[in-house]
Amino acid sequence: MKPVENEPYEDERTALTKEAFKRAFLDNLFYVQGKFPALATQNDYYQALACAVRDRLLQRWISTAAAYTKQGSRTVAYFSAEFLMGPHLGNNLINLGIYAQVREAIAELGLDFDTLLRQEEEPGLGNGGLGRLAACFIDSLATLEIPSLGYGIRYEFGIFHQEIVDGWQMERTDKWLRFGNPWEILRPEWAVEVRLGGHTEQYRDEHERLRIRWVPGKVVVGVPYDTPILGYRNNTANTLRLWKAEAPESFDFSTFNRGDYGGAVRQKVWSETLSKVLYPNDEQIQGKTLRLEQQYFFVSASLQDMMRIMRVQKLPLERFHEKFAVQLNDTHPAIAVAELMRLLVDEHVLPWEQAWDITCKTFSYTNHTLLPEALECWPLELFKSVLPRHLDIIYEINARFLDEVRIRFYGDESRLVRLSLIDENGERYVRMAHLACVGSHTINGVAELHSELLKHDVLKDFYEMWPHKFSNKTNGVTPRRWMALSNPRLTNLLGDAIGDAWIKNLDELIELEPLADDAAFRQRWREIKHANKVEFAAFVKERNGIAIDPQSLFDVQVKRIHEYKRQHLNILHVIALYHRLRSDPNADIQPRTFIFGGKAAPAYHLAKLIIKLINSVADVVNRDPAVNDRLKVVFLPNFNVTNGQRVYPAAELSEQISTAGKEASGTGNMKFSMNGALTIGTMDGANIEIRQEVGAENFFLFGLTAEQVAQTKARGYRPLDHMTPELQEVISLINSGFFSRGDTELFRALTDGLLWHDPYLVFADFESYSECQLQVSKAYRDVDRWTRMSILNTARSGKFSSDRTIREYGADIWRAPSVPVRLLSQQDVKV
Ligand code: T68
Repeated sequence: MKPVENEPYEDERTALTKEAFKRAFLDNLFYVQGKFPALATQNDYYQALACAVRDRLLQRWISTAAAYTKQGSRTVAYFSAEFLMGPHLGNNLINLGIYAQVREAIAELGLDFDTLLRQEEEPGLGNGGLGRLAACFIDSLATLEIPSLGYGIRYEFGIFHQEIVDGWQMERTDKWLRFGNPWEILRPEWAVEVRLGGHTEQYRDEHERLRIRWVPGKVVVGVPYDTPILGYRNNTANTLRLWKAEAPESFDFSTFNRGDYGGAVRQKVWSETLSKVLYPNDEQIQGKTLRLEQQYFFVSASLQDMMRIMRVQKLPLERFHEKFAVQLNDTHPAIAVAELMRLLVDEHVLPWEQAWDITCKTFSYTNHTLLPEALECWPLELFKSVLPRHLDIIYEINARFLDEVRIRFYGDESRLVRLSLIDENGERYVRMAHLACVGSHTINGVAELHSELLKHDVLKDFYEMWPHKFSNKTNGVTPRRWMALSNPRLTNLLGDAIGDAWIKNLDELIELEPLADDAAFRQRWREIKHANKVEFAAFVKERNGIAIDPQSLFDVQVKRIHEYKRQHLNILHVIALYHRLRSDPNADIQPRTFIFGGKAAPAYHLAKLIIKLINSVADVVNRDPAVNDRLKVVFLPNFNVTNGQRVYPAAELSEQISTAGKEASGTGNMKFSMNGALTIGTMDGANIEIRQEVGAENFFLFGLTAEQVAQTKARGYRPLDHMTPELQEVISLINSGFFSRGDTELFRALTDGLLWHDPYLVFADFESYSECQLQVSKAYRDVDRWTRMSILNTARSGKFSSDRTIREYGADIWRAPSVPVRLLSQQDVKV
């Protein structure tokens, strides 16, 4: 085994050699798991393996901490309520550069490596794109050697586990910590107190100055759990610091609940509910007190932790914004603006103006949505009951801000109403997006179109106020997890063809371009896709009991279920194809397998009904002999990171069919394209940029543009105006009970919604979509043409690496230089 660069010594314990690794594995089985082979379960073996890998991470982690502490480096703090990490083991092996060796070592011990990998319960601490973006970003930050901390919540229960029972989604609690988590280290010595509720009162300090004191109603303790985040083949291991809520030892016990043991226990139980569960809603706010408490909890704990770091490094608080750049991942952590002000003004007695200057220089805000229902607003009374002091601070920020607006836009009263941090039209609300905009020095969207729409629509007034704050940062995804780890066959082929520099510099994939014209290479390309499809078909057989044909076109839509993402447009088209086959059993259609996957928010009834419809159509179509296996429909249960890693490499057609102007960016679209799938998509989010990169001739475009959508709506959209005979047949078939054992009412909420409202213009785009799908089938039949298009998609996907995105954030927003790490040996850091 060749030593990793910079490896200063070979040590029995943490060397990267196969022999040292086997020894460590057996040691861990014995001394950590307390098992010997006759009694060991697959999970014991997994834990032993994970611990052996972890020891090797720790050396890098310590070296990194030492380098950063010594240099007092400028640090990015990525604040996110969600980190959808996916399993760590495989990724860490890739980043350490020892995947193949460890697989061999495990095989030599007589164990099945893949079985062990499958033991890991993925930390599903996010809903979808936003949480996964945070995970890709911290991977790229480590790979680019930028000092950074991810701050979030260690939910005891992550996103629910989805089961499909009789076609319906059922939710099961995600007990991901059941067998312990070998990747985290508890740091009780850095626990902090977070206060909540109560009231504020005035008092005079020792200099007779009038000040405000917050008398909290409750206190919780935030305990940090740290996970090392490795860079790709360098010595950097940054930190993901997630907070668990615990009850304080003493609070309330004697003072408030004297002798009230039950009360004290209730207080403990309450404290721990704070980090108990992830809210499973994406793109929709839930105005629950607990959610606001969660947000404040992790933000306050994180800011206090950063102040502790400054103390350790002997930096004065006045330089907070020089030490840290804080990125707010949507408005979920936006309360940080008020909390930093509170910490600086109330606790550290800085003058308001200076504190505000520091605050505005610290924060940057990323918006992830254009949907009005996703913009966070907290009812004033609720807000006040949780954060009374922060409400006062927000009033003061608002008063000063509106003074500035008055001067800039003299006499424009309606502008003040629109810009205010408080919504006063009816019930009063705190507008978190406004707080984030006012307290940040930059504001960005996540794809070009989205950033434009922010400037001219959702955040128009802020753009007019501060145009210089706005910029675009098109999303990206990490090629380590989404190619190197998940698509080993493709990775091998790329290695043979162009080397493996692309893993760190994805633009190098462009070297593939000429090979699109090489028949032998195209043949190998097809063989790889085919092998991936065969593997995936076996997985579908195991999970769904459905046999799918690897010769058929694998057409995939995997993402959260939402009306704006239009899974119903897809299934209506499937029904139309089915209807064509039934009407003409000899119709010459391209055999296809339609694969769906995604979770619906548990209270989102229409989304759940869409899942039921997909499964109901699958039941009928898959069994109908008239179809003769030319169409298959599969709903893959529990779409998550692990299942994503299985599906992207096998996909041939990527469905990115949101109503134009609704999908901020999308990131799944990028994962498909880099793995050689072609896209059928609308002019929405990053689809536009993917099409620009891969070339219009290698992308299947359909549907209205965002502008046309807006015009259509402004003119008064009537879905029935877009009814075609085929669409009529499709709707009638559903309403006839054909897919619901004669129940003519089951899908009525869905069909009536489309016929009479259709807020996401499914009908308006249906014909264009069907026509485009014919073009797809035609292209697929021309095997060489399709393969060429597929190769060019991969070759031209370099832009969509999150490394590129992070470089842009680094240059334009954070200004945090990279700090290479020298690997230390244990002797270097002796006590
Ligand atoms: C997604 N947003 C965007 N939100 O929909 C997607 N929301 O276009 C984009 O690519 C991605 O962010 C990354 O920028 C989300 O995923 C949520 O999950 C969410 C969670 C809680 C509350 C609101």
